[in-house]
Amino acid sequence: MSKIEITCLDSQQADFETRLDKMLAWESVSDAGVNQTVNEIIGRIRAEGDAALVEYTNRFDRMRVASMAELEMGQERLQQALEGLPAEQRQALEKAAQRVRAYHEKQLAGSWQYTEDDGTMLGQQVTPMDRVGLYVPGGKAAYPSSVLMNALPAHVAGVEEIIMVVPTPDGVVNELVLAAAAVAGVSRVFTVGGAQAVAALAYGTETVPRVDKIVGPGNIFVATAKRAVFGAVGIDMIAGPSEILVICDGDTDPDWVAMDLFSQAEHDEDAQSILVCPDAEFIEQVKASIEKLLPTMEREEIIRQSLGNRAIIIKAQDLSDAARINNRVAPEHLELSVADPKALLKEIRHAGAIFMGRYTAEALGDYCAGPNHVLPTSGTARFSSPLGVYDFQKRSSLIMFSDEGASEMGKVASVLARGEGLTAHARSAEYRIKS
Ligand code: HSO
Ligand code: ZN
Repeated sequence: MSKIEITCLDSQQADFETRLDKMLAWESVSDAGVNQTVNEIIGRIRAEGDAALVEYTNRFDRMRVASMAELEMGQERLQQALEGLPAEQRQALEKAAQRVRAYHEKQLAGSWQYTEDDGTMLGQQVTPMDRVGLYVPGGKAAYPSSVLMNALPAHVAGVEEIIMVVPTPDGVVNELVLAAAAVAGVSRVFTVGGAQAVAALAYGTETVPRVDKIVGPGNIFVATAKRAVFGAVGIDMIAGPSEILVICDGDTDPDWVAMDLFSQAEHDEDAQSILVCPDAEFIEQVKASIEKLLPTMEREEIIRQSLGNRAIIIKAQDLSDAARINNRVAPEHLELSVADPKALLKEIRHAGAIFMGRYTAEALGDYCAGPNHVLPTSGTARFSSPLGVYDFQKRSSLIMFSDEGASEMGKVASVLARGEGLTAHARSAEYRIKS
């Protein structure tokens, strides 16, 4: 195999930032043809419900079912998948779930209230959504770990019904995905997918109950459908390709660093792996490790393409310079593979998840550390956060005036309402002013 060409930059180059920005650019494709197909599918599901859902499933997933009854899996089937797993897999799944649950329990936001001197009470009540939908892809990106990461926060938030949809093209079922659903407390599973499944969750059919929010990754049809139904239901963020940025001081085993870069690259050809390091000699060692280890990888071709297309190796001035570069990238995953990660953390402003120290491989976080692996991609860590319990909770404001409070604030409201020319508002407030 030919040597792999990875883009190498030096932060001292005059055109460094322009070149970096160019490498980071990733446009989510929006395709007019896909939009039209998706809108048609959504329209038919809304109008015809189950009949259209069955028809699309038979057509797109090459199934031959007569009704939705054949496309639902009960709790016994999920339990059976869990019990059918080799003991080692079942234990790992349960261990991961337990840690993810424990971490997310810390995120539970509580309601609060306070009372003013005149007896007026104000507060905020936090309640879970009633029902959420979880989309799970059927193909190569069907990760049982993602079932845990999406369903458990909803469960911890107190969501009563979690409806999972997962396509089974040609009738092929992923037992690990079903087992993960059992462990994560999924309530019902429908073996449907694509835009038709998103539409069914958003609007409901005779069989599929309408949900309040849809989460989970999917292909371009699923992403387009989620965008289209947004407003009728809530949606999570639309994820771009996965990214990792490793800051290394030059003292980690270069094989470890190379493999951490591979662990992102193996997700898909568009995934992005970035190494930032002040030590030029170490950079050469990592490159040698990459050449040495690549032929041993099962997904060699995907890694080769991902690294060739999008990887960047950056020679930084020092670790502070590396932190500055990180803040510009705002990566989904950041590894601080350095002697004193706590000191460097102070300079980090943007990253979806921060893996601190040489022992903390991102892969541990992908499966079983506890924090969520659904993270902001494509620089959106500048303004958004990991998927969490808060994504399944909402807040209501609470207001309870005492008669005295209503009288005092009635005067304020009346003045402002008359300023806005809203007489009914003003009089409604004035009725409550004590004479
Ligand atoms: N690194 C992926 C999550 C994942 N990795 C699932 C393995 N399985 C996106 O954060
Ligand atoms: Zn991963």
